[in-house]
Amino acid sequence: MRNGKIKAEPYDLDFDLDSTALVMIDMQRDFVEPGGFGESLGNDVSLLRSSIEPCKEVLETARKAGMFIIHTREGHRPDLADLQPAKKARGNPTRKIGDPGPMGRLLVRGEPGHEIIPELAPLPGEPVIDKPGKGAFYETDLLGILRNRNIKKLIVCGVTTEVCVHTTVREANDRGFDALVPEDCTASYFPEYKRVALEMIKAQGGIFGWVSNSDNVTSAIEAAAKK
Ligand code: TIU
Repeated sequence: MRNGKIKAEPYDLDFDLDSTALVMIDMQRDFVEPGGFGESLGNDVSLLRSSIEPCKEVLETARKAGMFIIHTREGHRPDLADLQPAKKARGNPTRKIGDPGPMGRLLVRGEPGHEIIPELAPLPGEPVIDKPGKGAFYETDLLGILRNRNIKKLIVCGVTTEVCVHTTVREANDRGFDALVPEDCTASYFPEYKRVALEMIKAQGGIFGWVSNSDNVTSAIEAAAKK
């Protein structure tokens, strides 16, 4: 049967391991490590590290259960042809997207900073979606990939809560998916924004999703895998 319930807010979410995907959003060196894009915007990147271990637990549990796992990376072509001028200029940073930094060119595909952190590195067979925007559905093949696998529900982890995770959860909701965010598997440069972003998702009866935590998610996956 491989189904069950994830204890969540505003209410428990029924799920089936074979129609639920784990989506790891932008756990890249550019956001999580010093010297990358996140720091170039003036952020303290150490605030994101607390999400790594819970993400790893959910990722490893999902792998053992044979779930479909997708990773995303925010970034641009080396020629920057897909970089909107507005995005490049945004925030008036001293170092802009495409400029050189200690981990290579900021937010550019193929550079060391663009890679997913080693702790959460994708395995062969786990699709990696390269996205030019904040939402994982915008100008990517994510929707087609999910449809081809008959995926209906998403467990969405990653960074940052109120930017790429929120945008992706909203996009998923509008495309008919149920999305659940484990709260310790996401982080923000602004802890208050994380708190409020999660409140927004689960408000109004779950206006665009569910909020849970890594313990609830891993125990529900493990129980469903035994059925
Ligand atoms: N700046 C910030 O909080 N986030 C991003 O720019 N991208 C993602 O959230 N991945």
